[in-house]
Amino acid sequence: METTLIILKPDAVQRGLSGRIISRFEDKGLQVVGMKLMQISQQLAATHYEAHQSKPFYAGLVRFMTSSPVVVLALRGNGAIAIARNMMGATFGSKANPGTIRGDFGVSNSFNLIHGSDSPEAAERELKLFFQPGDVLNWTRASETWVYDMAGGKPE
Ligand code: IDP
Ligand code: MG
Repeated sequence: METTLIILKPDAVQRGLSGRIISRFEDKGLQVVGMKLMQISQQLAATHYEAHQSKPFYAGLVRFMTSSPVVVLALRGNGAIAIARNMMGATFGSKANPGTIRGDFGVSNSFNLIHGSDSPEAAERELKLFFQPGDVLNWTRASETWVYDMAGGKPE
């Protein structure tokens, strides 16, 4: 099982889309194992996006991400990282396919609603940045045995 870090960005929260976006992940079968509303500090935004420091959009990105509260999620599932990225769609709202979160809910190329970890290494790093030990809960869903085929002893 993988766990991925998702951020519902300030535009998603301000536009009242948090519930609908979280519902898409729940509908898919990904399990919410961590969730909180928070305002990202300058320091945390800088650390989270340090790979983009030299990009022309960096200053605007940090301003945007710290401007208003975000909802941070830890989502778990088999292949959760790639599943969530596919559900998010392409980076730019103007290019993202219909059926994806960015494709269905936005048109902007910078206000693009959602962040998701792009690799297991990124997920491990980002989960540690946004959640304290103990904030991510290992809990058993009542629906688990109908979400995955467990006949072979592992989730299929
Ligand atoms: P991703 O979020 O799809 O992984 P990245 O290329 O990692 O996309 O970029 C991180 C974030 O930086 C994007 O989600 C978006 O908010 C912002 N961003 C990326 N490229 C641009 C751009 O060309 N203009 C404005 N903002 C951008
Ligand atoms: Mg990225």
